[in-house]
Amino acid sequence: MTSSQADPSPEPLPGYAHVYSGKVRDLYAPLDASGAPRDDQLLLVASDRLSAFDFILDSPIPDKGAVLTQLSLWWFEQLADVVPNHVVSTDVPPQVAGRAVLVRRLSMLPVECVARAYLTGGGLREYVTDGHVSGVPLPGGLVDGSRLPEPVFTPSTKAPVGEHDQPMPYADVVAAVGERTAERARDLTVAILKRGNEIAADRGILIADTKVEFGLEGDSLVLADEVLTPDSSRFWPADQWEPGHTQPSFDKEFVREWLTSPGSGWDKASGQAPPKLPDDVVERTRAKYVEAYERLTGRTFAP
Ligand code: Q0N
Repeated sequence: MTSSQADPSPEPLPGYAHVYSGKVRDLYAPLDASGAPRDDQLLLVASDRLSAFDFILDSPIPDKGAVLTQLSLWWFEQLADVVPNHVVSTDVPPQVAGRAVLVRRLSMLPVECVARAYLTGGGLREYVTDGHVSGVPLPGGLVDGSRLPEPVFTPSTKAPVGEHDQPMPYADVVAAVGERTAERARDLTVAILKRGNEIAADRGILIADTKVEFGLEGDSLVLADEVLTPDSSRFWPADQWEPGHTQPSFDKEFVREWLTSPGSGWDKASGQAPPKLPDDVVERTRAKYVEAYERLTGRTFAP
């Protein structure tokens, strides 16, 4: 599928060259004294854009980029004994202060490293069809939202913006990166989700699954991108967890509810872009991102 939306036009940042834009984040290369892009660092900038039903919505969520950047930085610290990360500095241009990080430029693995602690989405569909998820046999009787006996590594291919990631057999990961790196990426991905859930459990949030990206520095794996945010992971409110049906999303509940309500006048199946969100839906969604940050970190979010 090709995206029906125009590419987001990234903001110009003096001293940086735009390199790439994803759905919600933009990458820049710092320019050196001669005006040439440095090849050893990148600036990773999180926007306030929100995706829902595979569309980037027209309504930004104020502070979303800053909340998710601060949450990622907090998780990198919590995970420092599990895996090294790409962060160099948070000393960034004033236009993107709080929502950008200067990082080491790594040689990225061509794999989306996904681990699942609870069964839903694509993992559930695979389980229902053949009783396995990514080659790992699972017990019978699991339903949407069931907790898995152990987190399972379910890698996927990196699809271009506008396309969906495809499940990637573990053998293909081995073929792409070698056995040692594949095993290490698998074990680290599972360890990150386990540690994440140990911490989040006390704070009323379940992390159903997560996607991380690794890069290589020499032959060591380094955690890149963002980690354990609502954009990279399914966060569920623990007090509402009830296997047997689709769980409410911690962050996007109000957006999905409104977009699929008659009041929005939008039909998900129409292929049309969704309408702008009402102010109260924007404000309540912003409050959910702040709530996730504050519950997990125990800190107050200061914009
Ligand atoms: C990198 N992506 C995919 C933007 C981020 N430290 C790094 N070194 C080299 N390359 C990358 C990183 C990082 N992080 C990561 N592309 C390049 C992640 N994208 C997804 C879309 O938004």
